[in-house]
Amino acid sequence: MCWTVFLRNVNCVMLGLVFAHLWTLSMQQGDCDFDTTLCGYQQDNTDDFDWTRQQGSTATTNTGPSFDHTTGSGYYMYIETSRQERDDVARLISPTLPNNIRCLEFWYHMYGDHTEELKVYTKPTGSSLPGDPIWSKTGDKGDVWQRARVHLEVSSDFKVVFEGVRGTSYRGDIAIDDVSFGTTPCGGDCDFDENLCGYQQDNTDDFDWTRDQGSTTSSGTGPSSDHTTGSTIGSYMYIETSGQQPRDVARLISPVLSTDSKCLEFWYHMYGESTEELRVYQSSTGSSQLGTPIWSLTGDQGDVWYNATVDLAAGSNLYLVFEGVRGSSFQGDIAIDDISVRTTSCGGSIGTTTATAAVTPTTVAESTTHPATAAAETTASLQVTTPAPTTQRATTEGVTTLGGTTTEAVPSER
Ligand SMILES: [Ca+2]
Ligand SMILES: [Ca+2]
Ligand SMILES: [Ca+2]
Ligand SMILES: [Ca+2]
Repeated sequence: MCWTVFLRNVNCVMLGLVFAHLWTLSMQQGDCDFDTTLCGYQQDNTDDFDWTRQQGSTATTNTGPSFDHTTGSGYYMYIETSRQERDDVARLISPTLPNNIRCLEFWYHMYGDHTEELKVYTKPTGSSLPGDPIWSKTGDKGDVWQRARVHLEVSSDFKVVFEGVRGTSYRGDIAIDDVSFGTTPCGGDCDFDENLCGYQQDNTDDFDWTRDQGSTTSSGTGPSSDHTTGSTIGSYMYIETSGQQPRDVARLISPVLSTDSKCLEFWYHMYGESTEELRVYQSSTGSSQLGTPIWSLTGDQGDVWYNATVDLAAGSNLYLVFEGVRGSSFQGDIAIDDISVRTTSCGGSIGTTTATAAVTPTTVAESTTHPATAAAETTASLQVTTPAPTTQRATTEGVTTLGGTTTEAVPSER
């Protein structure tokens, strides 16, 4: 074998160098698994403490990861909260990134009953912090690594800043691993809490979707909190049906999907006695010639957030289009939240709705409970292979299953 004699074999060494070079080319500046170095990431020295590079468990029980995300035996970065004060922050700053970056992906671990907050900022060259975070999560998410994908759109070169905030005790270690950047959009993931993640309003329809927090303006219709946080802090998108005509439609168009997209998951809220219809299309043209919906549902479903999963067709240059239809009165607000596009199949049949109602907050991110096998790919490109069999939804706490059945989505009748 080549490798067993490679030290004596110049050809093999040359081959190795070529492969190493190709590997380097496929890496984006800022990609890092933290297994060997910090990849040019730097500690901020204007904050309260530093991030720590760590292997295995953190020093404290009941908080922090027990292993890294990349291989299970590598390194990750985390904030050690044992020796800090409440609200102390530590910032980790990426190398400078070009302005054509459209997607940040990373894995985070927030475990401990006093876990505070992880925030991510972009810092355009020449500007100073703080702006508004482009992504944030608060509180204990359990002893699992979860994936985050964040849409980026910065007009100049920039750096990304990870900021960990210490909570009320030492049980608040927060870790990150396998950070990667891509020049193609994240492909439709959005919790709408910070921005629209590249989603755009259609301007060939009758009205627009609205980003909102808390309740909608009309009583007896619409959600009273978003799905991501279950509170008035997070945001969702909805169609405000007051002031519209019956059958008016509003469409929301996703960024272009990754070519390896296989499953769409989202949460919807359809409450109000004249709730009409929510339709989802997969389209290559944006809003024209939408064809047949890949998912649709009609009528009042009660004041509950429901989960839907839909298998996606393969193809390049495809978009998702969410279309809300206004019913006969103002009591027909329809909301969506926590859209997630996965590279593994849904595991169900096309166009079905999982009759699971979340009454408490859940998160959109995927999680793994043991080391990912897709380690190297995570840092090499945006097209991360998520290990499906080990993926768990972070929806185990406080979720009420309504009968445990699966309901067929109502087909579009028009
Ligand atoms: Ca690692
Ligand atoms: Ca620091
Ligand atoms: Ca519109
Ligand atoms: Ca949300």
